Amino acid sequence: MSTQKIDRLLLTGAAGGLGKVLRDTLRPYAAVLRLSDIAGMAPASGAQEEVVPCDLADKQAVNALVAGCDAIVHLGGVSVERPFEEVLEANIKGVFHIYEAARRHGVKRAVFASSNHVIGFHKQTETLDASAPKRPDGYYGLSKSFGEDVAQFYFDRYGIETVSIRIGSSFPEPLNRRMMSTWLSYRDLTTLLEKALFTPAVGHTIVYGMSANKDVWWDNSGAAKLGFVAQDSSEVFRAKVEAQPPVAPTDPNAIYQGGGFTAQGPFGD
Ligand code: NAI
Ligand code: 15L
Repeated sequence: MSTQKIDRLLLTGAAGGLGKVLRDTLRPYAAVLRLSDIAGMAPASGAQEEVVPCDLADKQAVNALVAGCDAIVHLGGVSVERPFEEVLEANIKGVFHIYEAARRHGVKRAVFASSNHVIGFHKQTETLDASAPKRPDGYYGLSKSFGEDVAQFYFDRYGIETVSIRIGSSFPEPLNRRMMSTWLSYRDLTTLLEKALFTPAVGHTIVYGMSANKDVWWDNSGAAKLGFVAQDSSEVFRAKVEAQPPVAPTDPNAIYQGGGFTAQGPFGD
C-alpha cells in the first residue's frame, strides 16, 4: 500500500456499484475524499468525506465540483448500453466537463474508468494489448473511446496525466463464462487505482482492468509497468460458473470480447 496521500481526491459515480466499494477502499489514499453522483449517497462520515451531488452534463456544476481537488477518479456516467442521447449527456459531455474543469483548476492527475467495450468487437480468439485498434461495440463503447481520446488530448495540450483503465467486469464474482476472462476483483481494482494515482510520469496510459485470470484476451503489460500485480483470479469460481447452461457458439457472448453488448440496440426504431 502506498504511504502517499492526495489532499483532496474527487470520486465521481460514488453512488454506483464500484463507487460504493471505492468510497471505503480509497480512504487511505486521500486526506479528503469528495464523493459525487447524480443519485443519492449516504451522508459524509466525518471531516474526511465531502458529499457533493452533481449532474455531469451540467458544465458549471462540474466546474464547481472540481474546484479544490488535487486528483480525480472519474467513474460517473451511464455504465451500460443505452440510447445515444443518454450516453451523450452523461458520458460524452460529462468527460469533457471533467477535463475542462481539471484544466481550469490545475488538476494534474486523473483516472478514467474506461471499458472493455472500447475494443468489444474484437473476437475472443484475439489477444490485444492497449495499442490494438479500437472497435467499440455500441454508443456506450464509443463514449469510452471518446473519453480515452479526451484524456490523451488534455495530456498533449495541457499536461494533465491520466491512466485510462479498460475495466473488464468488476463485480464480487464472475457472473458467466465470459467473465471468467474479464473479471476484476474489487481488491485488484483498488490496487490498480492506487498505481494509477501515484505512479509518476504516466502521461496518458491505457491499461486493462482484469485480475490474474487463467484464460485471458488482453496483454496487460502496460499495467505491469505501473507496478500492478493482480492478486485474485476468476479460477476459484470456475466450478460455479461452469454449472450454468452452456452458451451456444453462435451467441455473441461466445464470440466477441464485448459479449452481448455487441448485439444491443438500436433504440427507438
Ligand atoms: P454504475 O452504473 O453502478 O455507477 C455509475 C454511477 O454514475 C451511478 O451511480 C450513476 O448514478 C452515476 N451517473 C450516471 N449519470 C450521471 C450523471 N449525468 N451525472 C452524475 N452521475 C451520473 O456503474 P459501475 O459498475 O459502478 O461502474 C463505474 C464506472 O466504471 C462506469 O464509468 C463504468 O462505465 C465503468 N466500468 C465498470 C465496469 C464494471 O464491471 N463494473 C466495467 C467497465 C467499465
Ligand atoms: C461494462 O463496461 C459495464 O459497465 C459493466 O456493467 C459490465 O457489463 C462490463 O462492462 C462487462 O463487460 O462485463
